[in-house]
Amino acid sequence: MSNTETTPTSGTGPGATGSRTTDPLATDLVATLAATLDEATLGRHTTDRPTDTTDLDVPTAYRVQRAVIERRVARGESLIGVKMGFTSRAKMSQMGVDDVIWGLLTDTMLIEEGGLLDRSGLIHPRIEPEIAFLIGSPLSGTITPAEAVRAIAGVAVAYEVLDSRYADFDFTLPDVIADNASASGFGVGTWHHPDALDLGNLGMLVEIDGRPVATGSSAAILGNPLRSLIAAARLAAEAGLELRPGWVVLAGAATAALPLPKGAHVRVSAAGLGRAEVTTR
Ligand code: OOG
Ligand code: MG
Repeated sequence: MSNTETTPTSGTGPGATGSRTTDPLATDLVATLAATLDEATLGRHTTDRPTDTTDLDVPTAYRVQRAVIERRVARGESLIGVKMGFTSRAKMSQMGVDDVIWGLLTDTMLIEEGGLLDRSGLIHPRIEPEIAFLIGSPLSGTITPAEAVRAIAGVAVAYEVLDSRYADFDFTLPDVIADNASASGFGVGTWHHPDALDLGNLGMLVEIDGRPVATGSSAAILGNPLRSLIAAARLAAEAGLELRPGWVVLAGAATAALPLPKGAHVRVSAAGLGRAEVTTR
């Protein structure tokens, strides 16, 4: 499918190959690692970290991530957006990494608002509160905050369900990039008009079964989630992609992620944006 194909570019970002000629050994490694990670997701089991046995670098890890998504697209899924990772200190220190990364979102990852999530389909899921953007016009490359704002069709409170394919969520940066930034699922509340509020400091809350379990602020996301959207546009250009109208951009978690238990009702809210809810079984 054309929207997952890239023109390789130089640099270190998601589309970078690291060299102009594609190394056949690396190509083989990319396909093998992608198959292993994809099969771990389908089989609901963990797998070894690639960096334990290979010297996987960041550009090659992004090629693995893309190959994982291409396998999913070949099964009928479609690309519907991107998720930013490690855009907050809370997440960087929880996971022990310190670089902003991205992962790709497909339609089967979207959890219906207020819907049910069958936890038995997952390995060891976690949930985290996020801000989501709905893209209204194409974005790619270096953009100003004003350009970012103009391209937004909506903003919403959201949650992300993470499910690392590595034991104990223990990984290095290339490992987690190859594993599509631990993406598993996400849900989005009601879209709001982007002009309606200043996104720079919205109080955010996670409740499980009515009990507050985490509080934070949208300021935790790079000082303002808008900066995460600007970073997403930059990464899109590096990957030879554009953020397309109708796509969702998850800006990254405002707090550390929480274990997602079975039989739980989770509500994530942000001041002025309402809430997003999911029940697990
Ligand atoms: C990696 C994904 C990080 C975020 O919002 O910072 C992420 C992980 O924590 O396993 O999604
Ligand atoms: Mg996240």
